[in-house]
Amino acid sequence: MACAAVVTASQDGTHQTDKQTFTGEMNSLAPDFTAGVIEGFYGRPWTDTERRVLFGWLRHAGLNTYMYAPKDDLKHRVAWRERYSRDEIERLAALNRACRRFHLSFCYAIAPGLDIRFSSATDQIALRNKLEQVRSIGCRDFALLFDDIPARLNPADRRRFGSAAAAQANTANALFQWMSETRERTSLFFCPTVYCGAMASPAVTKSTYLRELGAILRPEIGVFWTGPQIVSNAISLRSIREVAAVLKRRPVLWDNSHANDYDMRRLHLGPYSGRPAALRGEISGVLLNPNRQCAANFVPVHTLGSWLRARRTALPGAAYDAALRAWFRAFEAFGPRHLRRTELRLLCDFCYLPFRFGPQARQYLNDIHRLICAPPARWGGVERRFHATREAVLRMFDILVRLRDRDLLHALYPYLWDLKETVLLLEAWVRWRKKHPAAYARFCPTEFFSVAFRGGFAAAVERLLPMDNVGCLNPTAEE
Ligand code: GDL
Repeated sequence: MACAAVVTASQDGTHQTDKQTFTGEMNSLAPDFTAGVIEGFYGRPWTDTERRVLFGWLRHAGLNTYMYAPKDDLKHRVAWRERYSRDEIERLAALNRACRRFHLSFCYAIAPGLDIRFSSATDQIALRNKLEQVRSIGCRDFALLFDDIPARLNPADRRRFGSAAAAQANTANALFQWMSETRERTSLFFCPTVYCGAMASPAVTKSTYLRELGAILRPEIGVFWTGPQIVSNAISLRSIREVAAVLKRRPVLWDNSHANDYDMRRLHLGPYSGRPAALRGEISGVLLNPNRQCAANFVPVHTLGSWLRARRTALPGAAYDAALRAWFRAFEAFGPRHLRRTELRLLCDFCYLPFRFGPQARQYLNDIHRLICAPPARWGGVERRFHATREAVLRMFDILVRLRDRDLLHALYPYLWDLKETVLLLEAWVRWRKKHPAAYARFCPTEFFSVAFRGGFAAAVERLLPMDNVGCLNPTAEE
């Protein structure tokens, strides 16, 4: 048995540590295995206070790396050539020191791909100068990211390198060579432009880009891969072995399983899952690119730790239980009423994973479906369970808005609000349906206007092109 601890931020930014126990037998990570979190999403970067809380979670989940790659840090990507100001570099230095205190490696990533001229000596020097600035604060671990960029090379680069893969790989090799010259330990990760199976054309094994990368990139450089998709429901051993053979190395998983930057209505509080335990032997690391709301990432981090350290076949259910038990202590509320563990689980079941709801949310959806499909006379016990869930959601909402940890509340707030309004809307529909048991008249809930009528441009398009549950669009226009 090994111990983990929960670290929560108090209002003044200091940390409290409480001992908790992991379930199951544990392995420790191999020293050269990279495991942790990449702050690699679009949107507002985390604050340094949030990052420090996260470092505590990483440390106590037995993970070893934090990678700094916020897409919207101007100087990480759009203005990558610009050096950090004194204040900015001091903040990065403080983060590096904080990582060291938590026994984590602080890895700095740069993403020059939007406009770099690979054949320009000035740009190559700008890249080195920028990394040299970050090296000056003691950082030794770096990443060069070429995700989400235009695939085409400009004519000068094409003449010099022939292809995007060659241009990127040669740049990475030269950087690695330069970084190694000091004879200090150093590492370099690389994110390709083709970073998942779906992007590989015509297939992973036949992708010229990936094959070239595998052939040119120095073997010491770790290559990121997100699985068969950008957000992969499941990642098979076969798919990883296939890409490893092409890349000529075990990839580092950049796992978007808990990312939510692509859809503002989602939050992912479910356990790390969909990856067989044997996958650990086929990769050289895994970095989770999680929810934009830092405070919401406790369960993802804790369960990633469980997955990595469990000796036998990983059991996401047991890891989920352990994470919820550990997280529960952060939910102290002001006033006489306190959150119940079952209510925290209910919240996480509703905000679970990109391709799945948790058990209680699935049950509630089934109940709603039954109520919609059957006449009220046949509802029986389903209606009672439906009302019990509604009660639990409303109670949970009332307590959570009184949370002492306001950052945690604000991370959850939009989702809680959405859930509460949806539950109230459904309740109104049930009342209305009982009054109209015979025919399906139109239900116009004027008191729930804001929820019943989803706002915004995307919602307007959704009404024109409704999407089914596998993502196919079906226009509403009559034939
Ligand atoms: C991506 C981006 C990542 C983003 C994620 C989810 C990679 C390599 N890049 O494609 O920054 O957060 O999707 O939207 O995953």
